[in-house]
Amino acid sequence: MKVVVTFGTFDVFHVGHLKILKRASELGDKLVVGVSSDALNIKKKSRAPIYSEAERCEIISSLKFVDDVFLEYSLEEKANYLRSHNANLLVMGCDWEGKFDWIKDEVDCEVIYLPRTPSISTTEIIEIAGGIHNNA
Ligand code: C2G
Repeated sequence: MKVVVTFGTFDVFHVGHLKILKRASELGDKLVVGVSSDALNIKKKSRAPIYSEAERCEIISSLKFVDDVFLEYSLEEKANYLRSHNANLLVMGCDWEGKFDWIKDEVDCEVIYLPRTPSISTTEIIEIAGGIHNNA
């Protein structure tokens, strides 16, 4: 069985998130998703997520092509997360291109980066929604 693992915050879930998860699931038999904890997201993006880690996990785990979800507390722990889930393939978005190649030296796991869906991001949605709110 080929186990695929991917990571992300998946805040304000949108079609770009959906598509990368679906594409990742098609690369193996089982898809496991590491969802960034609220604290990790604050560290990465200097802001709290709109949806809490519990809500984001609930959304991701309800997708039919996601088999398992866990919370990611630290970017440095990636090798351990991959080992504990018996991962054969790590899938990341190309915004992380090259950043996790070191994993291959620590875990017997392939690493690939998939293209992002153009023209959509959580940050942009938050900005647009904020603009609508401010103009109301
Ligand atoms: N994504 C995408 N297309 C978009 C927006 C996002 O394919 N238009 C992908 C990203 O490339 C990523 C996933 O959706 O693979 C989740 O995106 P984020 O929530 O922004 O993930 P991020 O906060 O970068 O977390 O361990 C690394 C991190 O946890 C990744």
